[in-house]
Amino acid sequence: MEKTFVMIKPDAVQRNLVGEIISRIERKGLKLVAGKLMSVPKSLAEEHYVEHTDKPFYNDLVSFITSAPVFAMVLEGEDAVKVARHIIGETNPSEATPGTIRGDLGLTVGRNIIHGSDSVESAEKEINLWFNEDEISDYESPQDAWLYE
Ligand code: DAT
Ligand code: MG
Repeated sequence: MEKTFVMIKPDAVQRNLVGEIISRIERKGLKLVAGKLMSVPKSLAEEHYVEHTDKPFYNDLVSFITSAPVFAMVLEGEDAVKVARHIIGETNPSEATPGTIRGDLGLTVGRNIIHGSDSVESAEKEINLWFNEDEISDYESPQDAWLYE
């Protein structure tokens, strides 16, 4: 089963949206297999956003993500990477479709609520970057039989 990395950003944690967001993920059927509230060391933030090093918003992005705790998660399910990106919505909340997390809960690109891995390869990289193997659970859920054929 595919895994993806999702992180609720400082703005959403401060706005008490953690429960709302996890609830949407649970209702969709993605399985929470790891999760932790944590302050992000600068080195981790820089590594996580390494592909954006040359962008004009890079410094602000690193400052933002290290400014207050985040809630980091690993989710599992069929096509988990694509499904998580769909329910998260477009990068800029002002353009994100209503019904998505960013479309319903955010307003601006610099405070866009949540991160989700953009490919299976980056998911693997990000899961290894943010979690130790022993923090990820492997378990059966009774609803699996009603989510999958
Ligand atoms: P996503 O988070 O949808 O994968 P991304 O990887 O292109 O988007 O960018 C990473 C984050 O950087 C994004 O969540 C918010 C910020 N960002 C992206 N484009 C931006 C811009 N034009 N101005 C300010 N921040 C931006
Ligand atoms: Mg991205």
